[in-house]
Amino acid sequence: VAPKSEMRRTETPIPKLVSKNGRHALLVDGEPFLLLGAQVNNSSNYPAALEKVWPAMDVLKPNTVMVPIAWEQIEPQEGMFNFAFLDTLLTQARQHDVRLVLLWFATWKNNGPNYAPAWVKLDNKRFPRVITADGKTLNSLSPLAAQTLEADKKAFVRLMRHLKQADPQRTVIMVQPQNEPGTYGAPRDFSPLAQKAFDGAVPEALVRKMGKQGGDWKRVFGGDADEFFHAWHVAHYIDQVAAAGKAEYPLPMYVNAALRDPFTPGLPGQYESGGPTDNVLDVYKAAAPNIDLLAPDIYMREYDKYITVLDRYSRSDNALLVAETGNDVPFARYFFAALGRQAIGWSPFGIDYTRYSNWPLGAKGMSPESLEPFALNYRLVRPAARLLAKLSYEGKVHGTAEQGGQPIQTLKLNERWNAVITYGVPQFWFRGEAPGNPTPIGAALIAETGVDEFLVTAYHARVNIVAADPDVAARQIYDRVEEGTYENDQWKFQRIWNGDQTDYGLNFSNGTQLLRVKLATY
Ligand code: N0T
Repeated sequence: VAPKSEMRRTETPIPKLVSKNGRHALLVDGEPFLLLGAQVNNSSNYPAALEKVWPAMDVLKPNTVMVPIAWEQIEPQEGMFNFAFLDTLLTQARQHDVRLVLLWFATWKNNGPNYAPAWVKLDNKRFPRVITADGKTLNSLSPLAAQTLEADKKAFVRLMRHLKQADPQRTVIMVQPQNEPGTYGAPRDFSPLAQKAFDGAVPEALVRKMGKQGGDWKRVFGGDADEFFHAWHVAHYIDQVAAAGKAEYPLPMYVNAALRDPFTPGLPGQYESGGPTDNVLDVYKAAAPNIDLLAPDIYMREYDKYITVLDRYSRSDNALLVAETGNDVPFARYFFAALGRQAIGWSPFGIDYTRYSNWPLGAKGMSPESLEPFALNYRLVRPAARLLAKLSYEGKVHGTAEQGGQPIQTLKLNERWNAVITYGVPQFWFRGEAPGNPTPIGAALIAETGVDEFLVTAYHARVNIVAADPDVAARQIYDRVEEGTYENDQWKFQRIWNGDQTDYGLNFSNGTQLLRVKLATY
């Protein structure tokens, strides 16, 4: 035990995003952390609403809760700051043993400044809005307005300064400056101020990043010029807000995206232009070095779209964080698909009992029953979360979600082993053809824990681990299949699976079952 004087000096490390070999980890308390998230509804950022937040969290059991902090609530009058809600939130989060992600609803909240204080959002002159090509004024604020940036930055700095002194425990592990920033209804700002910048030279950092020759925006980017220009300025604006905040207290910061359709995107402005959509991730990387990652908000129910989005945001230069996803049943299974792409976290949106439903994006209602598939995700993974986060950083976590009409999936685990996942088969015996589940709700997660050894969990699925070499497969056998759980990162054995429980594969229903599987050959 260190002497008291020593202990006082060792403070809890500040959370941090690290990268190695093209993979990423969010370090919390100095170790890789898997963010099992839940985001509250937009207007649940008041003490009265928190009373309806915690009962839902007690059912879902996330390890991290994402909550808005609105500019209008911390600086209702210019220069007068109030952090009462944040202090209440910190206290209650600690009582409920969850970490927090704070969402800074300010210049952009889904395109508009509605969460900015009245002295900002009602003053077009001091805080100018985006002007369309035909001269209309939109509700979206211009990213080129220096006074808006100064005002947002100033408030954000005060927030981070307050947080630094109020949270030595590091209850808050990340901050999201702005929310789905960008503009609906125009590809960019066409005000005289913006037009002047648009006719000027593309910044050197962007020219270099995109491997282009210098010149004005139109010349360098042609048909993409309007959108890339807006993305650059929105990103650079947020970067300056983040940098100022980090100078006070350097928590990891990310920007979330209102996605465009991955296959038929339409035109910028039809989707939110200037946000970190999949086509401008490089623009953001060049414009916003203080932003740790770009995160998709995935409300697409279709398998192809969801998986494509995961693939596009999981990059060697971008850690995958599903900042928001739908809270309806079909979305739950994608948790394992995200983990299979080294996600550092995943978070369904709209988790509270305020009786708001954002259907069709999410479920028609919130109840313990509607939360159950999501609660199952976290029951299965939470005991092993620390281990999985470490293994993920080493590229050893594999996961998949059921695709409708595709009852069999194969995952390559390593050079020696594949996993074959079958959906819709009974737990006993073999059947000629697997039908798939009546609706696709199955998923599987497999992590390599040692040589020929795996941690396996799943639901509504059969998992077989099969040797890649058919000669080996013909002689393979289980050395041992243990069911158990982790307590304080230590494996706790419960029983051995054998006989009917292993003869037809490892069959998972909706039970809370975690297996350690050791394979061998005879
Ligand atoms: C999300 C959420 C919240 C018909 C929607 C998604 C959250 C924001 N926006 O509940 O407003 O704050 O980040 C926009 C997705 C639009 C898809 C429309 C398809």
